[in-house]
Amino acid sequence: MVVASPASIIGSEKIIEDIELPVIDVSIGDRSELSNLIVGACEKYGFFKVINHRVSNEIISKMEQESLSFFAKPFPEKELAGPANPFGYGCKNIGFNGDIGEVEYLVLNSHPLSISQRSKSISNDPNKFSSAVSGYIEAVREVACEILDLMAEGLGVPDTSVFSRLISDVDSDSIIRLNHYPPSYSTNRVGFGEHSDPQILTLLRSNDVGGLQISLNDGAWVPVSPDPTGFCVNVGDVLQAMTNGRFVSVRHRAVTNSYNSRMSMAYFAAPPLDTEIAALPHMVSAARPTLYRPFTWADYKKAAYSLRLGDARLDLFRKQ
Ligand code: GA4
Repeated sequence: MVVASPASIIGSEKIIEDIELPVIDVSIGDRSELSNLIVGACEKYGFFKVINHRVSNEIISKMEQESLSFFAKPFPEKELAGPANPFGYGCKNIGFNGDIGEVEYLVLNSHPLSISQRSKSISNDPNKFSSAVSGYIEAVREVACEILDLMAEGLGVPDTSVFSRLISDVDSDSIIRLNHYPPSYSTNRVGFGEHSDPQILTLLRSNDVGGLQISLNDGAWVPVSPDPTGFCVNVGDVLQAMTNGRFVSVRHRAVTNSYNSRMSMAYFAAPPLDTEIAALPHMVSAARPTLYRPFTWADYKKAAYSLRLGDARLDLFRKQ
């Protein structure tokens, strides 16, 4: 799958253009083949693309239209939906500790009630906005649950809904983030700096403009080619902890494209706040002792927001 890689160096960084990242067709009937492909991708990269999923074009384009209309508004109007603390509209500032990027965004809690309350400051037609967002979240959550079940099956975990149950819980702390990266007219400016996602799993859909890059273990960056019909799937920190380090929470970033604006919609699937996160018993053995001490999702979020975007926050929970 990985082909020879003439690497180009940009600044001091190695960019590897021609690694073929895993693309997984989730419509194939053979569940065990599918689950093995997913587990392999999560162990190697913590990343894969999903094609032939069951989220309809209609659901995606309604969501995309709402995002486009919001970002097309004049800045003072968008500001009415801010600041992002942590939900709402934000521009350039990311988190609370000085991280900055060439990006504007909208972060929303995934609960339908919370979306409908927020939508009043976001859209001139709040009902239309909230039904597009809630419809999108519902559809993407289903895909995420299916992928998580396949992961559990591929790992041989006896309780195959051990991951998906957390994100389908009514109190799940999942969020949605709409990102707009305006054209930069210069190459390789940081849109969203290097980081891993704190949650369980991320499903990201973008328009046809590239910019996403994932990091390999040796620090080299691999650009991800855009595919508006598919989803990029990232393993998050919580899944790394629950699999006792077998799955990698992939570090990634977004760079701006010189001439075209990029828009992405990311669904971050998270457990309820009081969920205790620990390695699954099946993932621990004498040869593979527990890497992290147990924590609640609320503890982990608190740690994440107290640190910088690129900090290796899972290290705080590493056993000595
Ligand atoms: C990264 C993943 C999601 O975009 C996000 C981000 C959040 C934010 O932008 O407010 C964080 C970042 C993300 C991780 C560390 C903290 C929190 C910014 C930041 C510096 C919405 C999330 O859940 O964590």
